Amino acid sequence: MANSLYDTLFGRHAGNPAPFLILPDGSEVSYAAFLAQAARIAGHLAALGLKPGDRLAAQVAKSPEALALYAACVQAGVVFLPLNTAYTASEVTYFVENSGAALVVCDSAAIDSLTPVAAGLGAQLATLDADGTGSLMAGAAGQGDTFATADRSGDDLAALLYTSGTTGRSKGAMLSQENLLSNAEVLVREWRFTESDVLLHALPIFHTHGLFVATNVTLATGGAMVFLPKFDVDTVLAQLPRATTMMGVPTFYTRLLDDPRFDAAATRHMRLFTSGSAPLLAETHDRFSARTGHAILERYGMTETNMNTSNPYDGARRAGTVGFALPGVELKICDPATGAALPQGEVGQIEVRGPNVFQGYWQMPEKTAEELRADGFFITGDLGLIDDQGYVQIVGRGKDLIISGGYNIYPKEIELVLDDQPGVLESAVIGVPHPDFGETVVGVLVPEPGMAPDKEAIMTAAAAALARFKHPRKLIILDELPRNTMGKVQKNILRDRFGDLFTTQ
Ligand code: MCA
Ligand code: AMP
Repeated sequence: MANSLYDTLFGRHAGNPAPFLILPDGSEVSYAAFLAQAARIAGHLAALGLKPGDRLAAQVAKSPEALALYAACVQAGVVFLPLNTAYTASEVTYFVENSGAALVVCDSAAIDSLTPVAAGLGAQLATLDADGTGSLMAGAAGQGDTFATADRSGDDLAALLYTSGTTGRSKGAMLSQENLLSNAEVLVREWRFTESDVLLHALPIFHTHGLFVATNVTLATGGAMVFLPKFDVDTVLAQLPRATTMMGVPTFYTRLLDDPRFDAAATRHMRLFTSGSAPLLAETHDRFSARTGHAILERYGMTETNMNTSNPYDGARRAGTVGFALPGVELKICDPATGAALPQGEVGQIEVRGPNVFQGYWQMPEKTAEELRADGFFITGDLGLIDDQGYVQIVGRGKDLIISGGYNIYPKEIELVLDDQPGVLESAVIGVPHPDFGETVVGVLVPEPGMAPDKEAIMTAAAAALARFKHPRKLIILDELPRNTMGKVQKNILRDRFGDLFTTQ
């Protein structure tokens, strides 16, 4: 029997009394206690009838129990499908339906809205609240502290992570055991993680960054995490003395730099700060170095590929670059039209291949074929170049994507909602620079002839349909959208025109 993801990340810590999670109040969850809890949850999942390969959708607050649910899924061979806690019931409905999830685990506050959803789709429903209580844990309490780990191969799916798309329809990225394990192992080596490390964990655990990059690297070494429910400057400053490393999105670092308490003395004991999920401005990198003496290590990844590149641990961590392809990962810059590799220094589409690259989109073979080439290269949709020192620079995006505070937002999804509103003829959603979130969402509306769309009513409708982080922070009404001769909306013109809405004082 084998389950290398479970055995390597979790199983080998069985009975280990060393701390795995350090909570804000200073209390600790040992590896042994964490694994026993995961085994009880796995036992409960099996008792509910879940079998290896079944999908479990979880929309739950960050807690030790929520992380144990991830471990339980790996142990039981159940495919883990974590969902952003900000998603509305209608967004969750799509994920449950598309994935065919056998069990939905949600906060008890969502029980009324999700009961009909689960019932309609034939899924079971269980609750897990932020304080670690709920029907999931009540069921788990009756189970034993050990569980017969399900047999899984490296190609078997470990997780299904949904990423939005340019058509407005989210796609489930199928991540295998080997995808996750290979990436964790390479990052441990590249970033020199050891069991002495204590990682300050303030990221959400429903995305690759917080769930896999941070957590799996810690698990792979037997280190510990200061496990915070969310990013909050005061809490991070208070907890930093316990940590040796921290992973963040750029917004974490700009918020810390805005606080004068964050200085060289506060970070002297730290070994490593990493950044990713969104571009780190060179200016932020330089301010951080000047203030603390630490060079943030920037890396580049995607839900579909885990981590692709990293600045070096030893050697220059260059601002404005994402470093080199990780060992085992091939990266090339290609002509977007032909797919042919371009010479060094030229800007093109970034393509990657390696054990980190996902298995395709869940039940969407056509979408998979559009982005994953037959030879295994994945077309990232990011535009970049390799500079004369071999560092990869991301210079833009071929895909219509906004990244706000590290969350991806596909304009099409918002445009579909705006287009449906009374008095709106058409819309264009753009990302504009934002001092806190990096980018933020602006909706441009064209009224139907003689109509005056009600912006407030439109925002109310958007709130019912879309997670808060996707809401336009401003709606603008124009007589018409700029278009090129082919009739395509020229979003670059809109971005130029409205680009300083949030950055001018
Ligand atoms: C919260 N809000 C946001 C965002 N987060 N709006 C836009 N963009 C966001 N990212 C909403 C809140 O609901 C709130 O709404 C208002 O904005 C202000 O909230 P605030 O208190 O400032 O936000 P926060 O709770 O402090 O959260 C900001 C955050 C958080 C800490 C930056 O968004 C975060 O943890 N981001 C990390 C995302 C991440 O892990 N990405 C990794 C993706 P209201 O106005 O109603 O109060 S994985 C990935 O991309 C790849 C694989 C990779 O390379 O890692
Ligand atoms: P996601 O689909 O949430 O996994 O987001 C992946 C996208 O985030 C990538 O395709 C990039 O556009 C962006 N991204 C991740 N890391 C970086 C980075 N260090 N610099 C610039 N963009 C990044």
